Amino acid sequence: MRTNIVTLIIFSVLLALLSFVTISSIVTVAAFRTTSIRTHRSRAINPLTILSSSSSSSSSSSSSRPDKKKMKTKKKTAADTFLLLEKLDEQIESYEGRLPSKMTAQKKIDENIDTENEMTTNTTITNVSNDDQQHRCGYAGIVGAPNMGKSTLLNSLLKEDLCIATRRPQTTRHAILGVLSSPTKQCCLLDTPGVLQGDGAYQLQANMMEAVKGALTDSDMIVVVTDLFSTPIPDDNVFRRLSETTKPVIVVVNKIDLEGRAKRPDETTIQSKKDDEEEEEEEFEKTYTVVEAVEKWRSLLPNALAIIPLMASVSNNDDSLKASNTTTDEHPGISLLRQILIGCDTNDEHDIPAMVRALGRPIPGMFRNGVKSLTNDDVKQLLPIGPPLYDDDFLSDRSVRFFCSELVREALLESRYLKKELPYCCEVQITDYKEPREDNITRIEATIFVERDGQKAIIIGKNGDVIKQVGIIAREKIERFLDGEKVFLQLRVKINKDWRKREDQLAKFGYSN
Ligand SMILES: Nc1nc2c(ncn2[C@@H]2O[C@H](COP(=O)(O)OP(=O)(O)OP(=O)(O)O)[C@@H](O)[C@H]2O)c(=O)[nH]1
Ligand SMILES: [Mg+2]
Repeated sequence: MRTNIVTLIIFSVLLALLSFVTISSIVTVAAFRTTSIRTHRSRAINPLTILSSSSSSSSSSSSSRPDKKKMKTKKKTAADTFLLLEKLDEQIESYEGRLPSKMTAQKKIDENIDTENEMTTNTTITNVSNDDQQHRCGYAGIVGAPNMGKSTLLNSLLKEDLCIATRRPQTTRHAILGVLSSPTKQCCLLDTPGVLQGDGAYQLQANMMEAVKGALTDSDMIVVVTDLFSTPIPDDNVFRRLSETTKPVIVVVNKIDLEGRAKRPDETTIQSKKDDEEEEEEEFEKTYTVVEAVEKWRSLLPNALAIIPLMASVSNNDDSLKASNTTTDEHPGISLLRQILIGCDTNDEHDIPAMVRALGRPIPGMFRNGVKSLTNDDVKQLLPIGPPLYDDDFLSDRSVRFFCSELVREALLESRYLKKELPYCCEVQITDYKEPREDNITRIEATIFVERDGQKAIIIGKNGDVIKQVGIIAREKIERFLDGEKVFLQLRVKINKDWRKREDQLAKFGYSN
């Protein structure tokens, strides 16, 4: 009897121990799973940011408003986020495309992929060629020399004035994401700073070029933007990467409205230029017609899938420079490019060959040797299979604060009082952003950082005239950006000595290397 009782006790203790071990391991696995979902995907989809964004904007009046209304979708509740995390868990396992750099790096370690032979779209195509039905999602880097119209092109494709664009070269300083979505595809466009020769004179420019190189590495396909004059990519290494890449490349010959307006120099002018000893820069061989430009880029990048002549902006007249918000007056080249990037349907209106025909008479060299047009099949598999990384009405991962600071910088770049180098020594930070209260006014404080006393004096101007003008223009731009919200903008100018040369300051301003 005693033996029986002892056996029973030992048995019960063992049973209890076993259940404890099982339960705790389930809990541990579950906890680990949640953590890994959060850390592993935080950059790609960032559901936690979506959640915290929603709450922070309602709780703190002076906090940064994380996203423009259109930049994000409906507010997420905690339950939604949990469901989203679960859904993402399934999606990430089926994701065959490339992930943003940090995640790619992790994935490469995981899968022991050779760094040189990155997962190219071609590889993906061979793996999935049988499956046309699945959702596709990937990155398209927009690269080119400064001032070619890259940012204008991104805005036109998105039908939103997201990135700033001015007449001055080196307007864009960061890689900026703009998301294009359709029911079957999502294309994460990356606007990039204009490529410079080498790393430029300042550390700032070197960091800007890192942003370009990062976009080239991270993208699944590349859109090279040049202009009617075939302005070349100034950096040989970047050009070599473009000519050797196995990723799909599309070349955009922008500003074709200048055809006929720009005069071809006659022989005498060319000769006198050559004789001019003061002429330092070697003039590149310009093209003056669309046909010449297409031919030239076909010889430069023979493997490019298509060379598309287009106009990213309607006219070269300051305010109308900006991309039009209506589909009706966009150039057919823009519609074609959008369809290539995210097209899904092949009804008459969106059929790729029909859209190519809408561009006008075919130009020799627009397509690869021996190919007459682009087909629907050619563009189907440009992006890798994968779930959307963002909600379908998500526009950018940058905050409203960021875009407001960019608009102040745009006003500085456009100011007729600030000539030559001056706007380039400016960096703008939004130091306070207050949501509208009873008075319906959004209150924004921005600081313009310059490098020296003299620059500060010029930006302020006599009796504050210059800063006042810049402030008026910047405020109007921000009001337009905020869909007509009334804005009170206060500008300050501060000195941050040599900030363009100092890594710590560059990191503070978001130009991390
Ligand atoms: N004529 C004409 N001008 C254009 C066209 N597209 C853009 N532009 C103008 O070209 C200038 C440069 O445009 P951006 O979009 O800032 O050029 P970008 O390549 O982004 O320049 P960076 O950021 O400096 O590299 C602006 O004045 C635009 O309005 C076009 O189709 N035709
Ligand atoms: Mg730009």
